[in-house]
Amino acid sequence: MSTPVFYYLPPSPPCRSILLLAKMLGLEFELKIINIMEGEQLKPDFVAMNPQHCVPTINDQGLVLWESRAILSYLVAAYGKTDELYPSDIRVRALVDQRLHFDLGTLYMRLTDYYYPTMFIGAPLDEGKRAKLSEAVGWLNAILEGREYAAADHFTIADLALLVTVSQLEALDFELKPYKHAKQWLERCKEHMAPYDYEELNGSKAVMLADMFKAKMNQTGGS
Ligand SMILES: N[C@@H](CCC(=O)N[C@@H](CS)C(=O)NCC(=O)O)C(=O)O
Repeated sequence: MSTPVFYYLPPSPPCRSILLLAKMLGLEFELKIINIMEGEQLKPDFVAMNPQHCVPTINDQGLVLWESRAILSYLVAAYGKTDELYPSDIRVRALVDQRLHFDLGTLYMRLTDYYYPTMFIGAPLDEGKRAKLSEAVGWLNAILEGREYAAADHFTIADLALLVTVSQLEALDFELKPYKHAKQWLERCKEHMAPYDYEELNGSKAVMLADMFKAKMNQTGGS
């Protein structure tokens, strides 16, 4: 059986969650870097495979998949020795899916809405967008009240996706102190992931991306 091909860029947040999961599963990829900063995702071969031309993308023996959270679910189902990371109990799975959709459509989306226009095109920060982001972090904090992990009584792919988002916020100096449950959960998840090259695969890359944002802020005078 051939190994899945993984098209990615190391600092890209959705790529980081896949790399961490692969480490947890002991899964090898054939790694192919797509440098989106150089426009490599727009090359005809890549667009023919993924018309949305985004990373992460996997090709597992002809099954081409993008959207990182869909990739996470697939990889656990296909390569996990157990269903622990994506429980098959439908009530637990429903919560995992809800958290994944919340991350995709609300939390991570609001992070990118607020930070990315400054990071990539030097646009001024928008306080309205910051308020929307704070609101979403508040919702996460409420979800995590009284829980050790986001969706189950143990670590799942919901924690993995949210961990990438929240650690990115922390690296961007978003003040997490007021969100006590989220902050405690973040430290718990970092500890859980430490044996899986967390620093190398996620922590250091979150800082790398945050440094791009900070450099842009310095260039534009922090407006
Ligand atoms: N929701 C997608 C987001 C994918 C995405 O936006 N990827 C960015 C890099 S972080 C990308 O490939 N951008 C280049 C492009 O869209 O052309 C996921 O979670 O996989």
